[in-house]
Order: sequence, then C-alpha cells, then structure tokens
Amino acid sequence: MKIPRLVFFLLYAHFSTGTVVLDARATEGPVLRVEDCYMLEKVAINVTNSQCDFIISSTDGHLGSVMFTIEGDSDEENIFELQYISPPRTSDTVVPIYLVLKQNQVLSYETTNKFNFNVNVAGASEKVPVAVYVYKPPAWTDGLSIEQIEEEQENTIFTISAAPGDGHPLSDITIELIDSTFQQIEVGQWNRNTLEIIVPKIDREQQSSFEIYLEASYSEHPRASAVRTIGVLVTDVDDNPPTIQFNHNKSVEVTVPLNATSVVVTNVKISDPDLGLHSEFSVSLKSPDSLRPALTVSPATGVGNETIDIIIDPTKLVEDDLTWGTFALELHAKSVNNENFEDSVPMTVTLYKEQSSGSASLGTTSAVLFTALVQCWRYL
Ligand SMILES: [Ca+2]
Ligand SMILES: [Ca+2]
Repeated sequence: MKIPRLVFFLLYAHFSTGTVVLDARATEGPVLRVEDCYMLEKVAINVTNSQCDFIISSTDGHLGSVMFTIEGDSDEENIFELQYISPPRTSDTVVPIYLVLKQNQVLSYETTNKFNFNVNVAGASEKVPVAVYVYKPPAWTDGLSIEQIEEEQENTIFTISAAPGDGHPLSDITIELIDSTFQQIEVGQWNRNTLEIIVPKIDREQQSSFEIYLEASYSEHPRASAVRTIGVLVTDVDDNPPTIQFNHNKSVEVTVPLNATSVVVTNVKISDPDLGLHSEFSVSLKSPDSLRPALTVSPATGVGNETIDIIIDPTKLVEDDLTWGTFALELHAKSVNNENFEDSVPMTVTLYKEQSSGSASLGTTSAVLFTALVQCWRYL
C-alpha cells in the first residue's frame, strides 16, 4: 500500500555572525540515491568492503524501519540486498546504505558481467533503477615470474606492469612492493601501471636468489588487488680467487719408509666459491730441484672445493743431492680461467733421518725410515 506523501514546512532559525537565516523545506518520504556501481568478482561483499554505497534520506527520520525490496529478471532479489553499517537513529535523516551480496553469493564476470534491477523503497513514489557491473582484479601484463640478474652490477632495473581486469572502467593501477627476501631492494620510477624494481649490487656468494612480493590494485579501489611473487636468480661472475687453507693448525710430522712410493704428508683444502668454470683451479708446488721429482700434489686441478694431498715419493729423491734439512716450498692455487686470481702460501719440509745409525740408501733398504716435517704459515 502506498503511503501518501506528507508535506509540511519546517521553519528553523540559524544564528550565524549575528544574522538570522530562515530556511523552509518540504518534508518527504524516503529517497534512495544510487549510482552505477562495480563489484569485484569472486569476493564476498558486505558493508565493510562494498564499493556500492548509496544514500537514503528522509526528512522524517525513522530510516531504520524503511523496507527495501529488489526486483529484477535475473534472480537479483536472491543475490543482492541493502544494508546499513549500523542501524540508523530515529533522528537520522541522511545515512549511507550499502549494496551487498547475500550470504554465500559471489559474482563471476564470465557468468554475468552486468546486472540491471530496481529497488523498491517502501514509502517512496518510484522504483530506483540500479546497474551493477562485475569486474576482475588487475592483471599482470608483463615481466617474468623468474628474473635473472648478474652479481656485482651496480644497479639492475627491471619493470613490472599490470592492467585493469575485465569490466573495470578505471585505468589507474598502483603497484606496491610488499616485501622482499633481499632487504636492499628499492622501488624506482613509477610510470603508468609500470613499476621499476631496482636491485642494488649483490654478491651471489652471499645471496644467490631472493623473492619479491608485489601487489597491484586499482588506485581508487585498493581492495581489488592481485598479488604476485617474482623469484630472482643471481647469476655468477668470476669474482673470487681460489684460496688455500690447511686442515691443521700446526706442523705435521710423517714417518716415511724409504722404499715407499707414495705417502701423503699433509693435505690442504682449496676452495673457490664461484660456480662451474668460474671455480676451476690448478695446484702446483714450487720446491728445490732436489725435492721436486719427489713432491707432488694430487689432484693437480679442482673445481669448487677440493682436498689436495701433498705426496712424497722417496724413491724419486735424488740420492746424490739429498740433503737432510729444511726446504722452503710454496703452494700455489691458480684460477684456470682468470690469470689474475692466484693464491699461494709458504711451507717448509724438514727431512731428517729417523734412525741415527745406518745409511739412508734410498730406495733399497726398506727398514730405513725418515721423517718429513711439514710446516705452513696459514692456519685455520
Ligand atoms: Ca673464481
Ligand atoms: Ca661469483
């Protein structure tokens, strides 16, 4: 039943700067003012996230008791309803009211991208037509999910872009850097839906990969957003020499049978933290002529991390030249692919007879021993 519109005049006085202003307005029943509105697909929409905010007014107040019914051809009465954030007070004459989805309802752009229906406001003279457009969140348009950057570069810049999703009339997208597992990452220039990501100089040997978390949203509707994770791989450059490290922190003494052919007197660790070809190295031992044939390293080349044995073969000691005593050596590790990268450490080998009697007739008397004492000057 239609309620007849009540019309009467309200007079009130407004005091301002000493001037009395008289205003006269007609009271009228509830009036719903609406605009075309947009709803994000696949999201439960309630008064806290609805972007469809309308205005209901009545000079009579009592808005809390106004009834709304939705009438449409596509089951809209079971999809939509109007809700206040909180019940209006009896004296309220103008309050916002939100178009929301009923419980368990979500919209799909592919199913229906536009609704047209009427809202019938009890006490109002006319039905109010409403159009609801369904839209998708922003969509990422370019940039790979995995980026590669080279280590030791001053600043590497790549760009990430997003575009409005289907159905959305706005073109302004904001892309934000939410987080990154490489904290020094920076945001560069913002240029119309495209964001520059700046990666400062990074040492691959400290951090070989990281992730960047981004969010794209409509500038005016920040809740309609798309998130994205980008993995960044740091590619290697040959920026480290091989380094030699002894496995022990004092001199090593080994007793060697004179007829033995291969005795490990010590070993060292040689490591190059770069990748693949960038970590290949060769190892050599500089020693006096009398020791050179007898002292070798094995293996003589390595990749990455290797344990290198220093081996003595007494049968190759030159008998005539053999002098018991201390000999200075130098162990070298040289990068195979970068001649500027080399490490070396000084060492000494002291050879002395284990048995004070008897001769060290080399290579013939298995009972005769000697001792090799190896010292180096780089400890753990
Ligand atoms: Ca290297
Ligand atoms: Ca490197």
